[in-house]
Amino acid sequence: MSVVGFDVGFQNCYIAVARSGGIETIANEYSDRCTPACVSLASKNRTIGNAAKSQMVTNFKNTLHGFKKFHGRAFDDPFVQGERAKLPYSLHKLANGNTGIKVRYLDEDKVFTMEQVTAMLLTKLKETSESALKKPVVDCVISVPSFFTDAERRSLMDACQIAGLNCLRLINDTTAVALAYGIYKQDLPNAEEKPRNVVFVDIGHSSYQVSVVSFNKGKLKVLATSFDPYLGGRNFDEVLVEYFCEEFKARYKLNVKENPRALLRLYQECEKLKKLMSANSSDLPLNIECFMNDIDVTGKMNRGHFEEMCAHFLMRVEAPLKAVLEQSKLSRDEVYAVEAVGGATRIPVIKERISKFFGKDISTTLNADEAVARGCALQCAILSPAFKVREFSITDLVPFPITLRWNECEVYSKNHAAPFSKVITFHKKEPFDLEAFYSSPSDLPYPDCRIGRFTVQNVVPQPDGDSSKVKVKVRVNVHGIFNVSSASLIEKQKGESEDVQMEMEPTVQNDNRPEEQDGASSEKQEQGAGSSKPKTKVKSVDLPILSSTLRQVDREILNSLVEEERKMIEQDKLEKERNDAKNAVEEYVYDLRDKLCGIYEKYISEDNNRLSLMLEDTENWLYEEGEDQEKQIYIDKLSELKTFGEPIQERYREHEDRPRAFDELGRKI
Ligand code: ATP
Ligand code: K
Ligand code: MG
Repeated sequence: MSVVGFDVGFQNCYIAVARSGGIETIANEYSDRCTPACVSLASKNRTIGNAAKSQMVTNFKNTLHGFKKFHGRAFDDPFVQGERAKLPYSLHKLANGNTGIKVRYLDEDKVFTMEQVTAMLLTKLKETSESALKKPVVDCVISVPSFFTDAERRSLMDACQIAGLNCLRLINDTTAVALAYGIYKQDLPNAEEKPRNVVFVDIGHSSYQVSVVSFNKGKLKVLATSFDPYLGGRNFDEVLVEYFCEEFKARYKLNVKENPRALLRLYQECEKLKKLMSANSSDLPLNIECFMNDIDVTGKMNRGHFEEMCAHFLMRVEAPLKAVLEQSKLSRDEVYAVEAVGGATRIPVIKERISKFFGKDISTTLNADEAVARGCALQCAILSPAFKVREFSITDLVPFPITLRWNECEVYSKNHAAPFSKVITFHKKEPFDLEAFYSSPSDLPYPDCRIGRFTVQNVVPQPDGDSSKVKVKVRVNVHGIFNVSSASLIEKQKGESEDVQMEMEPTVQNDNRPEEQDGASSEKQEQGAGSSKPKTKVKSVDLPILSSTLRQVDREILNSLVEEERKMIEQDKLEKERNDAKNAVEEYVYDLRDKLCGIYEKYISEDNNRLSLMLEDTENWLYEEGEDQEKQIYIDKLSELKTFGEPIQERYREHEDRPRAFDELGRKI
């Protein structure tokens, strides 16, 4: 069984695995530990990660990036529409109102769901980890922003299923970081001692998250979390892009925004410039050759000017920091350390603001790029029976309060511990609906506060016509997903009717016993949970629950998407084999030609010219009709060449080996 953690970022993905030596971050086939969250579709295959990123400018209409936040979102969502206006590729409204993406793939117009696009990325991460571990990867832990809602998390879980991954836990980014921080700390306070409170800040490309976490030996508890889902490194790139667009308009009369290729290049150059400014406060140049209409452009920027232009974004750094202190009721003095991760925390002024707010230096115990992935792998190791790792218990929280629409009772208050189950008792004569929703819409990163509708089926009155007692278990599971996980009808036993309390109002009880399997829990015998009375013998009948959640992908469709991904993987594999076969011909031609003028020269018995001509013909063929042929054609071509090349090679080898054979013979004698 594999132990793998994936940090699937808006821009950058990292993979950590557990091996005998411990947790390590692994590199992909480009020896890069960062895999860009980028997918490029083409007429014969898909490319994902680094190879896709290099297609971003040339194949801009079909190269997808920056899509993480379209999960579980309506196409009409204002954020989606705002992004749509700026993206070089096309978003598409799906039949169910969800956001999809429209591209050219295999020479056809094709619409992919968000789940599919992320599944493609996950397929790549899966393959990378499989080639590092040299075994199949199925079980994994994946990080999500703490502000991801139910719909977003469910959508990501569907993406996992499409990619053939079994996600053991969707873990919040900052919680993963907290685990990576805490698990190796030898000096954490004992259980009965005052906990150590640490603030974790993660500012990535698209968003900003903060958590305050309390640590004792062997456990961590997230006390509060806050975020600005729309503040990240990309906002700072955009400031630079806007500035240079204006400048190039004035100086070169160029309208950059009308040219997607130029605009993408400008984004890339501005991002580089931004990173350089983190290390350098003097004037820095920006040069792009053949930018637009064959014009080379130049510009310059320095840190001071940059910070001035970013003032409106920098102002937003403080609010989430303040919020976590308020929510956790901690004073600044009670904060033991502030740990920062995520690429954008490298911007000096951001670091300064955070450090000034807490009145202490930011610690950098953790690797800013890899801590999230490492935390994910650690969580996977803890959950995996195949791996021995120090036990470390994690209590996360529900960032948005959740209410059930039956009497508008809040079942999960803000910052309620999670995962967590509750049992609600109803008295009903017929099937009924429970509607779950986020009750504080203004906190949500998007305007739809629905979670889903859950119908408790097969409810019937008691034989005497009375209402039946129905126990419904609701749960926020390890993924941070809300569910009505089970329901049962308690049958009154003859002569014991007085034991069954007939409350008319539903009651809510906590029930956080560990569950074997999230979402699939079933309790055959309910025994008046929480009641102090002697055990009442009751018979309970499990009730089926029909659920329909916001933006849910139809289960049948999901299965067909699993199949579709499998086919695309196969297609990519075939295309790779075809390319490899073609490359083999090309390599053979070059290799043989070199050797014919070199080491093979003495061994050519036939007309040398004929062979040279043949090699030249093949080379030309590779650029013309041979450019795009079936794999078998290349294989045949190679065999044909080898019928000429191999006899020469054979004669060469024989001759080479002969003296050595004599030598050995000589020594023996
Ligand atoms: P998110 O967490 O929002 O999903 P992500 O995880 O992909 O995004 P990170 O990899 O943490 O994001 O950070 C990427 C961002 O950090 C980019 O905007 C990048 O330009 C920025 N960044 C990286 N290094 C530096 C640096 N030295 N100075 C300034 N910014 C940097
Ligand atoms: K990342
Ligand atoms: Mg991140």
